[in-house]
Amino acid sequence: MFRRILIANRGEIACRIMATCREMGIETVAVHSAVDATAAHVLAADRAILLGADEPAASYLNQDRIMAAARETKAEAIHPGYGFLAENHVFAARCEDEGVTFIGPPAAAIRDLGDKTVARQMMMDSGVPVIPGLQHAETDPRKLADEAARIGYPVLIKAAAGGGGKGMRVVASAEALGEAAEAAGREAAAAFGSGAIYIEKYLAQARHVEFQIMADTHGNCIHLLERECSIQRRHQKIIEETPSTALTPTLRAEMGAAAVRAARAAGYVNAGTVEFLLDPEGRFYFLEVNTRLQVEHPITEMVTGIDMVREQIRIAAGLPLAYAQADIAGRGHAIECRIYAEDPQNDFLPTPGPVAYLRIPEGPGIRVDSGIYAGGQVPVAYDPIMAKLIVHAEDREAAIARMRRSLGEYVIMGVKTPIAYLRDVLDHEAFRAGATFTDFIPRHMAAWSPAQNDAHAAALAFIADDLTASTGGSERRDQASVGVPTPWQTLGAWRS
Ligand code: MV4
Repeated sequence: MFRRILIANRGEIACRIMATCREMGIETVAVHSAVDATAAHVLAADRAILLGADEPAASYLNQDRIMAAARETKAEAIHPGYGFLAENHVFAARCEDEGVTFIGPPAAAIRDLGDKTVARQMMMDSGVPVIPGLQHAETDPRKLADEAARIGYPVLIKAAAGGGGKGMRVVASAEALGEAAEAAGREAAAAFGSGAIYIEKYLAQARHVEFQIMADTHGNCIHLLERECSIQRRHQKIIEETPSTALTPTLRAEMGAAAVRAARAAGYVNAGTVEFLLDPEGRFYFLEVNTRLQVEHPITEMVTGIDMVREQIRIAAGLPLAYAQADIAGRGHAIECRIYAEDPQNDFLPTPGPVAYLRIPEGPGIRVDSGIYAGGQVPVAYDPIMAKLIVHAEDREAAIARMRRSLGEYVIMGVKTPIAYLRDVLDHEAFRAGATFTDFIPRHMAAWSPAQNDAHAAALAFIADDLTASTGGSERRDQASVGVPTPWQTLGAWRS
């Protein structure tokens, strides 16, 4: 087993990985940028190496500096977390070449599954259903029109070099196809450097349902059930849950088997996620494979009782899976809400800044994976995810109630958060009814504004007043003069 692992990431995921390392008696090495010198993941590590300046290219994306840090600290393995270099097959190959174990899939699997056309062909060869449409990019308007007529309208135009839904365009009729294709091509060229586009059958009222894969180096490959991730804002997941309200045991077994076939076809090892679209008739179609540990992995851990990071490390050390498929059973229901430093009343723009006050919800079935602390800060330079609030309860209704209560007790002052917005999503009748489709946010939350008599705000004001009163009041209020915003400033105008 490894004696020392370097975590090539920051924030909540770096802290989360270090927690499992410590439980396994494995020393941890943090790497950080200048602004992160006192960040939570640095304070949590046994050793810390400065990579360079704040911008990711000089720090968390700087392969030379990260490999140098691994050599300097004699780390035998690197865990990439998610984002940054987690799906960079060149970095994975470099780790393999330099004798440092990459805790993730083989570089070849990352490379192949990162190419849409290669991945799609791999799925078709493995009998995994793919969305009807073109196998390759097409610019000839006549061929596009013929293909669209073959698969039937509405069709979806996608950027071949794109991802994450950027540049997608729904076309409802043949008359609109030509102009939409030209516009999509221009957008794709501007956004991704390539105007190549392709079309697929548009699956309206679809759900995003993904299956967790875990595969070892001894030929064992299992799935750890599904996650329902349709609640997305601009293609960013904000609430995830398991189990999905749309799956029957039969459909779950079929989709799980397809996910395992997909992983085996790609020669997959370690943790990965196979994404599907599920239509209202229960037909599912392959979307893509994420060759990394996902942000939302904790809900799978809560219902299966499995520590996925522990399994990742064991697999990377050459050990066989600790579980067989027959051992995998979900118990209860889990929901995750992502807590970003962003302002839902200002188009969810990031709100980096100092964390002036923090109160974490507690109690049965509550987990908070956090990368912040009171007195610390949310820097400008990185994705503004601060923490994830995860709850587990015996069924979906109880889990919703637990999440709602926990969000109500989660207090973060100094930055804006989407806590009130998330609570309203959970309160929405469509969410409670399990009608969670990919159009949920634009359909149900487009006109959202916070409740006027927000009791939450009143509670915050009370806490703030208590804080300022208990510490002599004046200097706390005076803190405003040194740039730490008081709640009176961060809560906005007092509303009657
Ligand atoms: C689709 C689709 C419906 N039909 N493709 C979104 C980004 C990437 N993961 C693929 N995505 C989708 N592809 C076809 N043919 C629906 C989605 C989709 C989605 C689309 C719009 C808004 C939110 C979405 C959330 C998940 C999936």
